[in-house]
Amino acid sequence: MNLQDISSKIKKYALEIGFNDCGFAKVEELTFNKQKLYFSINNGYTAKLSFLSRNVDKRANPAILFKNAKTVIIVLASYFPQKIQNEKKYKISIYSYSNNYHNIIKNNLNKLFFKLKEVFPDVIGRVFCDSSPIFEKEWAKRAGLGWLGKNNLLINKKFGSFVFIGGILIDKELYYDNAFEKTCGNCNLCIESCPTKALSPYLLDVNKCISYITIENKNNKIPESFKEKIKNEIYGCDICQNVCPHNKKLNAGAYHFFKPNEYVNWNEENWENLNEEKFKSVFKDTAIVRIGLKQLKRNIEFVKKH
Ligand code: B12
Repeated sequence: MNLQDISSKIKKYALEIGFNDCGFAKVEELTFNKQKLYFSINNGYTAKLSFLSRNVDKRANPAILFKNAKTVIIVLASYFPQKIQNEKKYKISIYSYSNNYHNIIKNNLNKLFFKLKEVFPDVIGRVFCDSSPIFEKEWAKRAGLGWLGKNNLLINKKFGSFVFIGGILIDKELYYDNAFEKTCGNCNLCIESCPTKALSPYLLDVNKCISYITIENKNNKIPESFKEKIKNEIYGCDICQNVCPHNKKLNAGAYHFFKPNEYVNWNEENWENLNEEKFKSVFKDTAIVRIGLKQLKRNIEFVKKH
């Protein structure tokens, strides 16, 4: 089998496992992204996400993270569900409708890695999804899977931006895809729709992002300056995705790995009456558990008050 055939076979495996798309990029240093990350850090746009300031060299070069890395395999998993919450007083971001995506994606990437051994018996690799210092969106773009939108997210032509990104660094060369070259053109809907004005083209001021404020901003009160701006978002936010024209005609049937949990249909009372015991039992396998009941209640109180 030549490299092109091997590469097609790996893509086929990825789709069979249930990923929606898969592509390959050659490992190299991402100097532009590194500069941009420093720009964000130096201007305070990364807020208190201190992990972004650690390992900058590693983040910019997978060969420092994983010595033998030659190829970045990237997969996408659509998480756009059949039904989204719309009239709810309390909204949670769509990515948290089902169980923790990190585990689900990593388990499926491990399956893909196992299949890789059929074509490369001695392959060495490292699976990642979200938590490794890797510029995942940039690699997805380089692997031909989409472009970086003004909403600061990877947009796939078929599956929009409601896709998770995961991948495997491997010590083998593959037949590489061409980087996806497209831009959002004159469209600024996401920038205009963000209630806290967190976005400017290709730059997110994390301090103002509702996702950061409700999830990552721990122990702190939500600043009163966000009064009337955060309307009903109690965990994360999807406004910059909901307005994107590329997310308007998505195929909910593409949703393979994720099953929305019951709490998606909860009413105000359900959320307001949560106690520790119930919180732990309902959210134990989800991303929401990470913020704890106290912070969730803080978010609910803020939305209720304003
Ligand atoms: C930290 C983080 C966050 C933080 C901070 C976001 C941020 N901007 O850094 C917070 C908590 C706010 C967050 C929120 C969300 N996140 Co997040 N997050 C990450 C994480 C862990 C790192 C991102 C990162 O590298 N930040 C560093 C900053 C400097 O990079 P950046 O903002 O992306 O900026 C780059 C571009 O702007 C580019 N650039 C700069 N100038 C220019 C100019 C042009 C023309 C171009 C093209 C590019 C460009 O260079 C920069 C450096 O690479 C990634 C996973 C990963 N390891 O990559 C997930 C990730 C980006 N998040 C994800 C998701 C789903 C979300 C949310 C939608 C969740 C939600 N609903 O609440 C929101 C969306 C907010 C938004 N609009 O960006 C997904 C995105 C999938 C996709 N389709 O793109 C990822 C990839 C996780 C995953 N594995 O699926 N996130």
